[in-house]
Amino acid sequence: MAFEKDTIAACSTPPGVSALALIRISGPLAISIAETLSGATLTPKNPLPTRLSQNTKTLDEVVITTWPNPKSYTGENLVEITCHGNPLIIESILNSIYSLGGRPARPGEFTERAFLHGRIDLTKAEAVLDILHARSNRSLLAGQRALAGGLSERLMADREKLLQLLARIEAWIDFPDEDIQPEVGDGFRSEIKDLLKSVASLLETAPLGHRLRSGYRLVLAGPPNAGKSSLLNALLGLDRALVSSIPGTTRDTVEESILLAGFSVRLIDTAGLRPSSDPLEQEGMARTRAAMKTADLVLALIDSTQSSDPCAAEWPPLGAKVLPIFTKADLPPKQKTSGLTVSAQTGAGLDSLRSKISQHLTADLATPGADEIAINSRHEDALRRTAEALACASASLSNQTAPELVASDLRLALQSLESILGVGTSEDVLDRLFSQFCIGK
Ligand SMILES: Nc1nc2c(ncn2[C@@H]2O[C@H](COP(=O)(O)OP(=O)(O)OP(=O)(O)O)[C@@H](O)[C@H]2O)c(=O)[nH]1
Ligand SMILES: [Mg+2]
Repeated sequence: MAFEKDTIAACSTPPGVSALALIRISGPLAISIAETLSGATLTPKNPLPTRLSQNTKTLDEVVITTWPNPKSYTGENLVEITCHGNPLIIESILNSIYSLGGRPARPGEFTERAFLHGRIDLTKAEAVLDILHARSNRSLLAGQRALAGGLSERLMADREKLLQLLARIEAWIDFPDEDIQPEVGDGFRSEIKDLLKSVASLLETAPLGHRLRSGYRLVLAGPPNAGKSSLLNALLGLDRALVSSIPGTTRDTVEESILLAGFSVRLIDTAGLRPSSDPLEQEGMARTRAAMKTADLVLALIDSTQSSDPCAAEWPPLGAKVLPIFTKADLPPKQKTSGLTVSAQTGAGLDSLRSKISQHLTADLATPGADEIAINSRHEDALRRTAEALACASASLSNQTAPELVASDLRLALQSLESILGVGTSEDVLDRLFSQFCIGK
């Protein structure tokens, strides 16, 4: 395959000036290219301080580490060059590598090669991506557990059980009997039930996975002057959004993240909602409503110094994802307040608000265990197909259908389960996954 012939190279550290940068070369020419540029003989895993030059032009003083195949990150010969973090130096080293037979790596191509060479399965490749993008300690931990094999091991154990079951059904097919007898069917069915239970418990982790990867969208909405921007600033602990006594100060959504209960929470301040003929304000309010629709939770801000809430009609259509908050608790109220009251000015009620948000954030999540697994939407999709095929197999057994049909359902379940690990995964899916990586990873 082409991927085995090409030698790829890229800078694995972010663009810009830094103390050091790391350039990776992977493929059959990796070691010879690095030896040509350094004039040194490279020994495995032994970092070598040396000078790179080409055609008498010095490129940089560097340190080279060599990882021969198959026990490198990519499973191929891999060379890592640590050079000075100047973009001019990085570019000239990369150009020299390209002139000696390397080519620029595509995003995620090093990890893709690790997968194609069997160094990691697809769940671990995805875990690398999760680790790179984790925005909270909890999502980082989930990524690290997946990379250590948490999900793979669970799936491999289910796969093994499914394979054994399939083997026994196939052995049954070799008997002359047309149908599976009820007592044998019962045995098979109870094994399928156990498998379904295991798949269901993995599926339960989908909301957690979604929250860890996508964060939590918390929208602050309400009429102008309710104190939305003031509350955003108070929760952030910094003066992020413009605050004024003139109603209609915020025209566009203002977003910033905080950490709550180990999750990254995206706070979204919005334009106040009121009748208006100003096209700019109308556009701002359209954005507010769009943000409310996609929010995980909407804080409905009600100004306690006003006699009523002019936005009262906005909240019911949003259902259970609305949390009413009475603002300006430091001033005498002009309406009956209940539930959460806060003052952005004095900070009163902010702790209660934070803990209430945390409760909402974790309400629909399974209790975390020591081996917490958090599947992503690709896993979820495949597991649903696995569960469907298992349920069909179980129903076929109940109806004493021909064992060939049961076997075919089980094979389908196996296929879906294996696709999570990357067995038989289509090129489309792989392309989509690896294109989410950065270049050099
Ligand atoms: N006393 C007191 N005043 C507050 C409090 N929160 C906000 N205010 C005042 O209320 C006014 C409006 O505050 P903002 O935070 O700009 O209100 P907003 O909801 O973002 O308003 P728009 O952006 O116009 O929709 C400002 O004069 C704030 O100083 C509070 O907790 N206590
Ligand atoms: Mg505002």
